[in-house]
Amino acid sequence: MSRERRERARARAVTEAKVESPSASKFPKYLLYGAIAIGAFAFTYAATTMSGASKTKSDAAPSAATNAEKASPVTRPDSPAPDSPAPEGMVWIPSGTFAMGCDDPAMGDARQWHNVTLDGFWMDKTEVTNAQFAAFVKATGYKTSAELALDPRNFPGVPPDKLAPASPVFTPPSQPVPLNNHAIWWDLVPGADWQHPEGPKSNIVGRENYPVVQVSFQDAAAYCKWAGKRLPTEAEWEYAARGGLAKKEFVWGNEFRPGGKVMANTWQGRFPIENTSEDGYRASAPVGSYPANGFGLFDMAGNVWEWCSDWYRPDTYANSPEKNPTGPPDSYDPLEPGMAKRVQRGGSFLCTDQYCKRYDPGGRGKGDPNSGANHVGFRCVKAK
Ligand SMILES: [Ca+2]
Repeated sequence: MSRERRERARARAVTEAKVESPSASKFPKYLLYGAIAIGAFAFTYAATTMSGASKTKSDAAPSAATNAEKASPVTRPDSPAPDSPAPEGMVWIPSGTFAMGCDDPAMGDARQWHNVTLDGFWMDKTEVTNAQFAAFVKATGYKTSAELALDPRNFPGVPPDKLAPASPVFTPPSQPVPLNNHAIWWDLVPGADWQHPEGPKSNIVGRENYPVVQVSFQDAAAYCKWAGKRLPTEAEWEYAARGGLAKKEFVWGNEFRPGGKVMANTWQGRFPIENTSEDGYRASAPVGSYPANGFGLFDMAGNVWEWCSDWYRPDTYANSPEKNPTGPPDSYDPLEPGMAKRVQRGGSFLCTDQYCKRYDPGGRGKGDPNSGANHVGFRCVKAK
């Protein structure tokens, strides 16, 4: 997306913020939240509201039950890996047909089981790391969305300090809070970017093998293009995450901790005030810290959310073609009408069944393409 379109998207969000803002005196802070943060985190709020607040076309479609019954319970990988050597750090995902969707009543936008048939593709075994992203920046001089100030021409009357580069950072409260307002545990932090994921006093020294975060959809797509790859479609991502298993609750099976073994980087403790780090990490973990799935892919559940190439709509599955779907032509989120969003998948270290259980392979997330956060990253795919 061009800089101009990015500014237009932010300006549109500002207009919505004006309408919704309860207090003119709070406008500047609300402006930035509306433009950046809420778009990035509405998916977590959606986890608690989707079943009631957004009855989607896919929920209501009379053909849903029929499609669910028809959806194949079996994944059928049927193509061998190409003869050419695997690109470094990638694994071959064989072509096949799988059942895409989920049964969770809290995930109304993902509940219509339907068959999807995909060509084979290469996929990064891990989320893109800080070291890999640093090589891209060194080679190209690329500046990420979080490092760019807003254009004051698009925000007349807004103080310059409110236009400074900034990005959202998870900032947990000290006291229990209601779980219906994600803004309570997110702060828009000036100076937060991929090299300073938690703000200007943080850095990534010693975190070279951690997933890069604070990258927008545009940043992720730019990296993939530079690397001769692309972002996965949502269908490719889910098919790969399922690892050859059919209709399982988790990417490794139906038991969250088989034999007591921790399988993914998620949240333990009372969200968002208590983080017990029972899985070994308070926040993100080095890529590949937990077992790979059936296709040899790491962190397809948890650690950091991953951008996909599709626009987000809650009714995507009701209109999706069976063969190699690439998503709808436009975006619509009933929770934030007017803000175009791209799909994110896999959940993050903040996900918990108390609030956002979207580390399930069928779970869908979404975010403002112009914004990152310190729990959003990506990985790339490549055709044969
Ligand atoms: Ca992940």
